[in-house]
Amino acid sequence: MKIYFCGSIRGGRDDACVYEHVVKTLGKFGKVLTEHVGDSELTDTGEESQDVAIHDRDMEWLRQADVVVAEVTQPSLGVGYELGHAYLMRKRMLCLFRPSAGRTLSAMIRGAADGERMLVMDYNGEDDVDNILDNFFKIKPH
Ligand code: 6IA
Repeated sequence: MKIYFCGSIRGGRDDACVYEHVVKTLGKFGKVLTEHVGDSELTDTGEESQDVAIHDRDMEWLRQADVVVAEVTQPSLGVGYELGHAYLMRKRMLCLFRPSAGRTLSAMIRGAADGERMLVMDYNGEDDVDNILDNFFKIKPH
């Protein structure tokens, strides 16, 4: 099982510790192609000259992925872009959103959820995330 995890990088690293937890938990279910997103040492600054290589590598990983899991509380253009592509590639997708952060999720993400192939789940803490992930990986796609 190849898992593509999305989380904000240049959109802001406020939730880096949450991503780290999600990536660690995802490791129980398969190979996380984008482990670096959960690296709490990764900052939001970097060489723009590498951007084409980053984009092309990530798009290739996205094509290879069996499922896409995204933490969408911190708005990120890159995560939105990845989710749009994953949606059109008809990937199975799970978006995790934490309402206690005081934000409202984009209608283009919540509104795309169909309760089957694309899920948006609100969560409250790490235990909640773990239960949501357990259930997500238990359900076999049609
Ligand atoms: O717009 P954002 O940077 O917040 O987009 C974050 C999303 O795009 C993540 O889910 C990643 O999969 C992808 N992404 C963006 N930047 C990178 C990156 N390094 N490496 C891998 N994936 C990325 C950027 C350089 C870094 C040192 C700032």
